[in-house]
Amino acid sequence: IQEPQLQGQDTGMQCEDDRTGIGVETLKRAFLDNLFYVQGKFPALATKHDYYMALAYTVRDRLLQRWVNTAAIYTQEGSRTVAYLSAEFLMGPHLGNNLINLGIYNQVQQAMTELKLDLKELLAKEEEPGLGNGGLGRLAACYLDSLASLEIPTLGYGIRYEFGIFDQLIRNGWQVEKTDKWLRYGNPWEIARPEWAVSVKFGGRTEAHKNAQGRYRVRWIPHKVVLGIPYDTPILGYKVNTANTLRLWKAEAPESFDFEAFNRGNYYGAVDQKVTSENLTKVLYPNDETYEGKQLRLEQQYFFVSCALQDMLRIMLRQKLPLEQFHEKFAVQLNDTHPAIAVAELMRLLLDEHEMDWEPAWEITQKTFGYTNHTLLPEALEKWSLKLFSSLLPRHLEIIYEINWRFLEQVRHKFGTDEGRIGRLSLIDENDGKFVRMAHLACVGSHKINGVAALHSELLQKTTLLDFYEFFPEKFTNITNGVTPRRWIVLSNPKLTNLITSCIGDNWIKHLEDVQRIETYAEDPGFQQEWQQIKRENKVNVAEILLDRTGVKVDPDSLFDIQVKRIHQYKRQHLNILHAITLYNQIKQNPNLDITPRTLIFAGKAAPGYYIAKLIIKLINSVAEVVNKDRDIGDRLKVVFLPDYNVKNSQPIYPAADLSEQISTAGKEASGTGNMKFAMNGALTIGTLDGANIEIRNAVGAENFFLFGLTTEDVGALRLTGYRPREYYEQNPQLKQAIDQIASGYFSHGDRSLFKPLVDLLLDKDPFMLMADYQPYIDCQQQVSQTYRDRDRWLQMSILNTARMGKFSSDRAIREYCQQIWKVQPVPVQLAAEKTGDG
Ligand code: Z2T
Repeated sequence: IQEPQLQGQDTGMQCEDDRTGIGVETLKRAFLDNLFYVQGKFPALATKHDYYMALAYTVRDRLLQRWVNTAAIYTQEGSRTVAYLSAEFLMGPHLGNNLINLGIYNQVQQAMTELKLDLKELLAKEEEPGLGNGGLGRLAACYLDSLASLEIPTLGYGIRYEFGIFDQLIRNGWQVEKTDKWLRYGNPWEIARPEWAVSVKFGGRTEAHKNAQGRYRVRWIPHKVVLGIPYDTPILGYKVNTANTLRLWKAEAPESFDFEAFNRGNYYGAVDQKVTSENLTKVLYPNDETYEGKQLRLEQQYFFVSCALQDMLRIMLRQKLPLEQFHEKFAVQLNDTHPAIAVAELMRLLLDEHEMDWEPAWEITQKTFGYTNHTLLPEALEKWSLKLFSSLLPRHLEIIYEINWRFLEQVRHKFGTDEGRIGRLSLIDENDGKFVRMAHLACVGSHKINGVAALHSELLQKTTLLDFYEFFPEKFTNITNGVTPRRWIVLSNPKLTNLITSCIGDNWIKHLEDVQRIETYAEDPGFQQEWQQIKRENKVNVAEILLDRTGVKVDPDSLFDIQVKRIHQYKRQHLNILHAITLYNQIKQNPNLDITPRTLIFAGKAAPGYYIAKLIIKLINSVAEVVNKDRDIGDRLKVVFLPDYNVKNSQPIYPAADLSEQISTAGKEASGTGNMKFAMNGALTIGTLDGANIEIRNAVGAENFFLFGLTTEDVGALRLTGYRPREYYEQNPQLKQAIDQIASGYFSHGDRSLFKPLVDLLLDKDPFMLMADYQPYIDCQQQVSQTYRDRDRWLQMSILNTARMGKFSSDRAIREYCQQIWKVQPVPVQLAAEKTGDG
């Protein structure tokens, strides 16, 4: 590989290469060069966006050298590779992260300053690729960062949605969705690879034929074929040369014109096929944790999975590896069941297209896949009607029947004819119509099945996947989620990063366990003072953002109490709002009340079809309107809903939190990852014993965590004995007052019908047990307020939270995946310049 020579730590020497050098002078020269040759502008005409693009290309040049080298080494060594299959990758802006991982943030900042530009402003110009809904998609992004940082050969495979998660506007307190046109001004981080396009078949029928050896094989005669075009984005590790690939597929028509139709004079008909094919990857489904049995969604899933597996087979053939070694070359992870059709697709490719026999193909398939489950919510479990499935994927249904038949034979062998058990384990649900159960396909087709936090994995084994656990217990494992400290501390909270590094050096950025070393400063007055100062500056920053986006002025000295995440009943944003109303009433009752001033900050999107979630947003904004303009309340309470929560908007939030709200009904939140981002940045958590909260509390110490509420066992027991939410309401005057105000139109200009559906739900069914958890929550919040008044104690708790969060780095999670599931080793990448010793 020929590439420009890296001339070491420069300083503006003439010999630095314009495309790789990282000295300030070189960066400036390269930047102006890109402005001219890529954007076609000179400074006087350039917009902020032109400057952003010029900088993005300047950074991209510095990535490419590493990317090309990485690919060369992986090819040369035929390295064992992780393929992470996910329908969502919520990457967030690339520029800032690449500056951090390249280790050139400071040089670039200086270069921009010298050119009279503000790096912060340029960073803000990037349209983030919002190709995910929430936790699951963001987890995939954190994992790609850690995989690259740990030098693990990896391909991320997914869909290049033209429109990612919608942009959220708030109009009159309601959520309004706006199309996310992230590709509008071009995407400097991707490179199209049309030469590696693949064909994907849909529909039609199957038939038997005899092959050259005179043996019967199955042929699939599809109804339509769609082309998959890969678009590659480099994923650079932190201060390593490894640059892995995120490969996202775009659907195109095989021929952009139907010339027959064109010649018949049907111009519009001629472009029809192109339009229909391209619809496939148009838009991300915006539901998190509810499945919709839509054909287009199944088409998306099959499309990207087939593209990915065909791509892996192409890589093997190019490296002259026999297909019998597929599972040795690739460890394929299924990010939930969205890509679970991969089990049947790999079987089809091996059987039909490569003429392998069933037994070896099945052994390879099972050894290839791992399956991660991300939720226990029944409404999220994917099942496809046989009618839809067979019309779209007739061959796959045949294969699934065969897998099922063989699997149920084994079940009978182990457990005898226990028809109940067999019905529960079957890949086909025949209870009420017939459906393919994707989680069952994933379980049977994988060698490892994992949950995403200890409690979640335990509940999977005891409930949702109990029968599978009894059949193959050895497949089950837990890997608690983690988040990347590069984006979520270094990039988001530079001030805290500098303070920590000034005390213990910068090793912690790669080994977050080391951050424990700041514990010795937890009671040091000087350190506490700096800690508080940084938190305060981060809060001032968010106060400015809130003023700018919502017009609400908040007091940076108040307690910042923050809940940011998708809006969902199980996450209980409405419990948080009941607390807000309670505080409001307490102040109104006693206008001189000396309470700890609080700012309640909410942000998050509701699925467009999730009516109650949208009503919760309206309720938050309605309460905010009343509270914020009430003169009796003054600066003691503010409620703010920050619109359009996404990765970019979230980055300033975590560093500014005093209190992190993690208040899901016990047993419902698989893990949570926002909980980790907050605690790492020194927020204290108020939370239930749910998901990873339990492990966070164990790590930071029970005395540094505000715990309240029912346990998973309590929730189950209460359900069984008959839960009567109305009784809590009737017996608790504060709760009754709050609910009555919502119902009576106190927050809705007298409109009693607006929130009626929500009030009725809470009083009659209350599926997430807000009524039962209300008083314990209020009492716990009182504890929070008390503790906040003891500044030294709070600061000590805050420091200890950051110090003890080492476990929740995605680096730890990825090490566990590598050891327990993928059996894959690091492959360090050296640049040629380093190898020859002149770098
Ligand atoms: C999602 O974000 C999560 C689970 C899903 O189940 C779907 C989506 Cl889009 C199908 C979240 C969990 O709710 C959250 O607890 C967890 O931390 C996150 O996945 C990553 O595992």
